[in-house]
Amino acid sequence: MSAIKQKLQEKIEGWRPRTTRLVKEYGDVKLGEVSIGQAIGGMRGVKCLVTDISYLDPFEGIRFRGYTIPEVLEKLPKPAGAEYPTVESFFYLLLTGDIPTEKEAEEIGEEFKARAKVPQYVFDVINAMPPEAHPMVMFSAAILSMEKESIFAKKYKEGISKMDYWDPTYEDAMNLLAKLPEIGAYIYRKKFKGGDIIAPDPSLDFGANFAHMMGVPAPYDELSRLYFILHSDHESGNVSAHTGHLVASALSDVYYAISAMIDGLAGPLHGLANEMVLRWIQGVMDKMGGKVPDEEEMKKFVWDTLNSGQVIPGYGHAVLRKTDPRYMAQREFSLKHLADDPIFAYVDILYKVVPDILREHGKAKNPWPNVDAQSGVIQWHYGVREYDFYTVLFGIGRSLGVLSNIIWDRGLGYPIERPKSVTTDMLEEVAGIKK
Ligand code: CMX
Repeated sequence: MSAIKQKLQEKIEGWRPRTTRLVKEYGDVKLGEVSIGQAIGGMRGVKCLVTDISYLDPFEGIRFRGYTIPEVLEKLPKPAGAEYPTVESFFYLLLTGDIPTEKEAEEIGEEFKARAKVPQYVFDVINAMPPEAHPMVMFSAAILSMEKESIFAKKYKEGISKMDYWDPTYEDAMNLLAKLPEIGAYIYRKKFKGGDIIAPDPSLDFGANFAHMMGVPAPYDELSRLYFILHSDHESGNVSAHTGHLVASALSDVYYAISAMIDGLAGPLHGLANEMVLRWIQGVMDKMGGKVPDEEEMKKFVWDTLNSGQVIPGYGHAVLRKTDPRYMAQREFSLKHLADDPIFAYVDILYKVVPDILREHGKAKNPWPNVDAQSGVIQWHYGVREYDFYTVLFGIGRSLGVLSNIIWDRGLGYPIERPKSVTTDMLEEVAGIKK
């Protein structure tokens, strides 16, 4: 057994008694109540999911295994001379809760390399799709096509013990994760670069190899590491994380779960918002003939969008009530690397005008920018201008968090998800407006 798997086994076995005790001795203790507003309103704020991989405080933002984004970026091992840590070291943290040594992070890297070869049939599936298929459709289908590789599905048929479910799930998760950068880059080069595919370079880390296969020079390797880390996890209630958890709760293997997770991420209110931000900014740019609008002009564009009944993409959040620290981390990157790019000027002006307008508009509970407000603009700067690809990048990152969660779900024996629904008649009865 590898060192990481050994460690994971000890961690999972050490944790199990806590979960078992909570269910057995304290299962009836109430976490809160559910209102009619929450039942109709997308379960906002209902506390009914458990995860220890990340926690989202509305005012502080995300913590990964207890660490804020600046702490993660500072403490994790980095490639020699690099600004941002390796995805490998970050995944180790998500999985185990510990900051890895350089050697431990390297071991994850070695595991990925040993599992990275993408079967030819995956490329055949992508190639067989209509050229106008959305990159997220290609990504989801490519992942699902590998389901036959699932070790969990095989072991389950053979009759594995529930206590051991996490082990083949870990194997599947590592096998899948190791292949995602190449699949993502293949989709990009196939769809947008005339099929001029760049072979992987196994000497590079996860993020740098992705940048290499995309064909984008430094510092895109730094950006890729930062991007995958920032998009990895945002506790369990968001659509992509929840979908992954829900599908996996039926003991569907990770190929089913991650393909479904990608489908949820593809919605414009969720991961597709990064594409929508760029589309929106491009619209403004066209109307301005490329000139950067002043604040008054930009305010008019924002109001026009709101008055036509559309949302301002990249702003607002279901949980956060301040500027997303994932936005801030990308803003810091932008200030350092692309402060003079006119497209960054657009984002900067939006940051100045949108929060006040959303407050005045009076609907959005959170007027501040989220992770998607900045991310596409940085991609644009580095020449990745095909914005319908952006959510694939989000999907590679989000897989790190969702797969860590699924491994732990299996380790702690979480059951199949099955909340209860009620009818509108029942709600009216509870409300006292119908007898
Ligand atoms: N622009 C205009 N109106 C907005 C808004 C925005 N950016 N954000 C919220 N609102 C509106 C909602 O549409 C809702 O209107 P109705 O009452 O007419 O339905 C009202 O304000 C209340 O919404 P809320 O409680 O503040 O926000 P929700 O939890 O319902 O939705 C989110 C959260 C992110 C879907 C929403 O803020 C939004 O649509 N933002 C724009 C899209 C976006 O950036 N999504 C990415 C989020 C991050 C991610 O998951 O990737």
